[in-house]
Amino acid sequence: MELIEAAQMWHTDGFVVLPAFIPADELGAAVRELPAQFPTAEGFHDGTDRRRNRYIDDEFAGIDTFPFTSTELSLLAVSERLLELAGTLLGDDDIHMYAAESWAKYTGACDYDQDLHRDYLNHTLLVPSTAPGCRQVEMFVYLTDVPEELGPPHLVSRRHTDHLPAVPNWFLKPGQASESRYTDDSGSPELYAAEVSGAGPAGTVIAFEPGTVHRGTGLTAPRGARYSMQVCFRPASLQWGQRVGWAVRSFSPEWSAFVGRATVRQLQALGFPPPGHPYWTEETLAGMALRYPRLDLSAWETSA
Ligand SMILES: O=C(O)CCC(=O)C(=O)O
Repeated sequence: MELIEAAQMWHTDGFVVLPAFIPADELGAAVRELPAQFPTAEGFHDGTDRRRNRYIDDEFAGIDTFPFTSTELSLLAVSERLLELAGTLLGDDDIHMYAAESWAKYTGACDYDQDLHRDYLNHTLLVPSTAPGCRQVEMFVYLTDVPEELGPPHLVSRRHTDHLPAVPNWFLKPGQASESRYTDDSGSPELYAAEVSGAGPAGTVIAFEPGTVHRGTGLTAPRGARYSMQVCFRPASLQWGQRVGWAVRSFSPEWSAFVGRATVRQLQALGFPPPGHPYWTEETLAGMALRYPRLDLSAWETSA
């Protein structure tokens, strides 16, 4: 699918599924490093991986946040392909990655089947907007195949949700009750009937908006494991779209390893000023050379 066509679908439906968007050769290096990041399916199910207990009884316990143990995974989060997709969907060249998480799920570890919801309550200080320049995009990136039995997210087109007010935000499956003003406990049969599966092969990317109604689903495949990433982008100037700040994670070996191999464009997506920016002076370049000995500063040097 052409990126322009993807953007049209994203605008119309609030999401677009791009099967195998990242080709196997671009995914390979990160996939080979997955065992350093997470237990393999065998290690988890055979109980031979000592890290396995972390994943039991908490669906979110399998999330690692950027920068990752695997430098290849960190580089993949801001790969050219994902930056280009984000830029096209958001209609902006100056893109900021405001969150990135990698997530391992294992059949039987816990219940991953979620109620339909939107993500915006912890992705923006405000409410979602479709005004040009005011959108944010989240992406699920499959590192391995995610067929229906391995719990792909299900999503509901904006065509079925445009009439919904900003609150409530969670639409409980039938049979549950809640007093929270954020929660709709009517059972929402029309929303559940309209959901579509995001199942796809490794490399599939699902781009969606924080205002898109969706949910995680359960893993049923015997001895199954699902490995994915969730990366989130916004126009650099859109200050209200937030999830984490990178500086608090920047005094870590994982961050330094990432910076040492990242391109100028990748670092710009994390907040580095572009070449030619007044920040780049002889003084700051000398300091940066000390802080990041493996970073090639030439692009910024020529601009200072
Ligand atoms: O990982 C997934 O498939 C979806 C998870 C999700 O929608 C969420 O946690 O908000």
